[in-house]
Amino acid sequence: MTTKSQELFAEALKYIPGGVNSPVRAFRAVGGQPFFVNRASGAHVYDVDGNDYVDYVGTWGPAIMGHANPKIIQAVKDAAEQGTSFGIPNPLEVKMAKLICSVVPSVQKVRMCNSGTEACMSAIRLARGFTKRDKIIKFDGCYHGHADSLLVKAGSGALTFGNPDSAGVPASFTQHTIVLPFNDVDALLAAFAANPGQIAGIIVEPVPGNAGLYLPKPGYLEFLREITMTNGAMLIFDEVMTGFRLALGGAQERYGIKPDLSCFGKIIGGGLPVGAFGGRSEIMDCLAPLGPVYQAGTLSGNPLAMAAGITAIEELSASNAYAKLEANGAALEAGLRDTARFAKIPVQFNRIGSMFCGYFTESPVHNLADAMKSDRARFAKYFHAMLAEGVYFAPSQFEAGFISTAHSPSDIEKTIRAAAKAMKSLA
Ligand code: HOZ
Repeated sequence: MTTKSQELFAEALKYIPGGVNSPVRAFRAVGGQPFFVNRASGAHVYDVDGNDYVDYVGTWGPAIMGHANPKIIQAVKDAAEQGTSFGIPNPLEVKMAKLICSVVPSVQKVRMCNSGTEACMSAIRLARGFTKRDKIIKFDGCYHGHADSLLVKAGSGALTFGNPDSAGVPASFTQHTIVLPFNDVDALLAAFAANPGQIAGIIVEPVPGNAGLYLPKPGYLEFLREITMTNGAMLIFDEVMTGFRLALGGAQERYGIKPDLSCFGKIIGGGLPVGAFGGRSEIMDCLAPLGPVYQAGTLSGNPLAMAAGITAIEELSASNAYAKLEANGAALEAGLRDTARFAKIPVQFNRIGSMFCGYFTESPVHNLADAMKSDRARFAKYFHAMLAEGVYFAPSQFEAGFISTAHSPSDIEKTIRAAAKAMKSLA
């Protein structure tokens, strides 16, 4: 029998390349076809065939308080009644900017945009404009959106589909991008020594979450801060995933490091399409109309997105959200580790707060080369076994899982029961 999801996908394939509006949704890394969702609430998504899944994708990060959070929905409704877009300054932009500056340690001024891609692309331009240098350093497996100069050895969908260097990006556009392994101090020392006075900045996901999830080794982020400062280069934290998730002030609050510039997306829009970048005033003031670095957007500071984002951040700061996220993360980690151990399947489980990833490999995962050792065929089987039990993980080994405050003990128990069964089927 053909399901409604199958019918929709057949139709989608006729009109949308690959049937999806973002590649990693296509299930190609795990086989099969995507399901279509028409409703989501709390920690659950419901597909058009009436199936109910415990969701650990959380719209790829934004749903930190679960889907369809009533306060966010109300804020969006209230804002929509006043008009959906003005293209003229509106009070909500000011409120949002003030809020971000008050909770993110390094941000003195912030500019809103429409996605994480735009935020990272603009932060790079600003770093180059401010330092008057061209070269940037990124790390392999880190994904900073799909702007040309950053689509080099990228993670997420680009890595999932084996094209971390995209076609259509002229080599001359990426000649100033230096790609290094993450967690490797010597590689950075060598890069700065080989390019004296030429490196505008380092862009990094402080906790890389686009090749699965691995953590900075102790002292590594401090070293990034030090080497950039010594060399007059900008340190740019891409906190699109970690911002407002690892702490209200993001990874920079959690690790106590102040980058020069930070990029945000996902949670900052409360589920609406939005991004932002911010940092020290003297750097941010290089942006037009004050300075020579151009950056703009018709929908930037959109009132619906501002209303949703403000409510999300206010709710996170008013509640004990981070303690709950840690408790949920710890419970899930303990249970999933047990299922692997009982089934005698080698799994490296990396987690920080509400972000996690399990790799099917014997050796610890600290960088992309380690992540690539994971048995991806085994991941695909595991993914489908979990889906069959009503648990939705990202359909790629190279994505992080996200836990929300809406995941209940019974959601987590259900996940662990499903995992026990799935692991057995792999043994
Ligand atoms: N780049 C996103 C995850 N790292 C994927 C977004 C999507 O496909 O919706």
